Amino acid sequence: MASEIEENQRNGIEMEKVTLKYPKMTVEEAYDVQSQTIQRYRDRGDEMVGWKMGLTSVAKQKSMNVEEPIYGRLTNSMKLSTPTLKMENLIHPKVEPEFAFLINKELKGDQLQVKDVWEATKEVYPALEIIDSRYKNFSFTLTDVIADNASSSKFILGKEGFPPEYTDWDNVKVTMFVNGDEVQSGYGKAVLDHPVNSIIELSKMLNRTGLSIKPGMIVLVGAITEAVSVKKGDYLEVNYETLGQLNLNVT
Ligand code: 0L1
Ligand code: MG
Repeated sequence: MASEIEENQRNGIEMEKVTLKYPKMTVEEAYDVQSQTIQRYRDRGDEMVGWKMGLTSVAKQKSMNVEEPIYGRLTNSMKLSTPTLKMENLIHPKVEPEFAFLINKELKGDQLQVKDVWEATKEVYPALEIIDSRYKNFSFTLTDVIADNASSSKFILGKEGFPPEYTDWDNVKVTMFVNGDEVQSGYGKAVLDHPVNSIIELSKMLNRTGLSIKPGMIVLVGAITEAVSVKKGDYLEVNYETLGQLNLNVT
């Protein structure tokens, strides 16, 4: 299953839900498939650079009938170094404004406090995540989406990172424009009431299988607004108040 998913992710090929074939697949098994899929990225010379949290808004959790977020794995090949998103090898991408935490000290366990996270955070970047479910019509169950690496596809960080004390991250207003029209806006608190809570939650979830957030890793904490579908020719501007702006050309 991992080999097939890796190939579909690499080439942007739609697939049937894995739960059609394996209806009894558990969440733990789905994370195992995710891990084995990323091992295949590594076998091709790619490198894991971090984690992403998904389903971090109460609205999205309710829509999927779940009570906790999910996580996915980020690799070097998913990182955009220029603000250009090529539609080649993508299926039906959507863009989410997020914050990315750059961690410089290991975070491990299910008892982390807010201060532990801030002590281990070098900088916070405005970021965009491009999700692209490999399932038809973006339609899946919880285990399906976990096996498909939480819909991870690409991400881009702002040019400048900011120290934890720079601002109140829950009160930062983010506004997204597509081709000049405002399409979404939201506040940092959309992410589990405060973006820092997402890191605490990730550490707790990883700890179930003995994993941790290692120094040098990036964590995308979750969407600040609803995800916005994009198509070839679109131009996105995303404002993060005093943190600056991120742009994206879809080609
Ligand atoms: O990053 C996200 O919040 C997406 C998680 C997976 C669910 C989806 O693809 O909408
Ligand atoms: Mg996301």
